[in-house]
Amino acid sequence: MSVQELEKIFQAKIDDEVKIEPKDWMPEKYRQNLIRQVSQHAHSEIVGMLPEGNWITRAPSLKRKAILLAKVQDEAGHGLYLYSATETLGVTREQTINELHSGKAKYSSIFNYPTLTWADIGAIGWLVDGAAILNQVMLTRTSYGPYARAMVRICKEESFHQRQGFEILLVLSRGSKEQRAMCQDAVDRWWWPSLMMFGPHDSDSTHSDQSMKWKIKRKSNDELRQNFVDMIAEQVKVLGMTLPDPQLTWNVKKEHYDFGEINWEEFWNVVKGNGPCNKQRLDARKKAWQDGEWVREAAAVYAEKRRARQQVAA
Ligand code: FAQ
Repeated sequence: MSVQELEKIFQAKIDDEVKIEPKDWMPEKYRQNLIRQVSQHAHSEIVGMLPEGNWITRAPSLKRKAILLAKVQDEAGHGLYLYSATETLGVTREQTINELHSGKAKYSSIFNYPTLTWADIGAIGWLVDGAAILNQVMLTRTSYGPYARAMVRICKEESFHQRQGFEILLVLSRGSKEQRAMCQDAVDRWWWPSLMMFGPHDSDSTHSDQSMKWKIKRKSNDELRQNFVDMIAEQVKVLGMTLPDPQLTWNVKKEHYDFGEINWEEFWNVVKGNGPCNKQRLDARKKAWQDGEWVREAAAVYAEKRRARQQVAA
């Protein structure tokens, strides 16, 4: 079959909402675009464990510690599903991880900000997981089968994460004057970086057009960001807190909230590696990879021994 014929079959599947599976023919650019997005998503989950991991030993009670441990472990699981999904596209996990460590692959800008107080753990759950869910619910319908299926499970866990974050902030918002101030300070610091998670404006997004045509993405960066603002602007009222944006107002005509402009200079600066914690995050990942070398070696030797034993028994 010619490439044109294969492309026609591929596009017909996309149009008919039939998932593309690993062994199906796919255009090389589709494969490369997915490797990029899914691996960066995997890296985000893994690097995303670091800001919260910072608070496991300092959680204010045993119950809070157990909940946070479970959440951080969930993020590790998400990273592993997503690395596996990336492998189905024909790259090894080592290649993918090397790209993170060399600085070639990106991960979400949000994880380059520090977690200064316990309220930050609440703000991450509510705002960061909240933004992640909106984006990931759309991805449960993405055109590549393994990615879509990984997203279904991830979204279930993310909604627990978001609720636990909101509940942390709700307790603080009903606490002492100091606790309320800590809550407001965390909301103030995490609000704008959370809006940046959705990526550049549609007009500046390099991949959106093609990704929408291939149904990798179903909603644009600006569309999802607007959904997020509309949701959070209402939820913040329950906390009795405010969002740090004087331009945030309900637009009756549009039936959406208007909001101020994001500081795109800050966003690109963080994406390029110059955010407050970029170096710290990458150093931590590289160290974890080096420290884990003996575990990977032992697991490989054990797997080989098992395989040899099974061969003898067969
Ligand atoms: N940070 O053309 P677009 C989570 C890059 S998971 C850094 O619009 P696209 C769970 C982009 O890669 C959070 N870089 O790109 C959790 C591209 O550069 P490239 C992660 C960004 O792919 C919670 C360039 O800018 N979620 O939080 C960012 O069409 C709590 C141009 O951008 C996902 O990864 C950014 N924010 O749209 C874990 C979801 N935005 O690659 C722990 C899957 C854009 O050409 C604790 N990903 N860039 O070098 C997506 O949906 C998309 O990739 C977007 C970006 C929407 C993020």
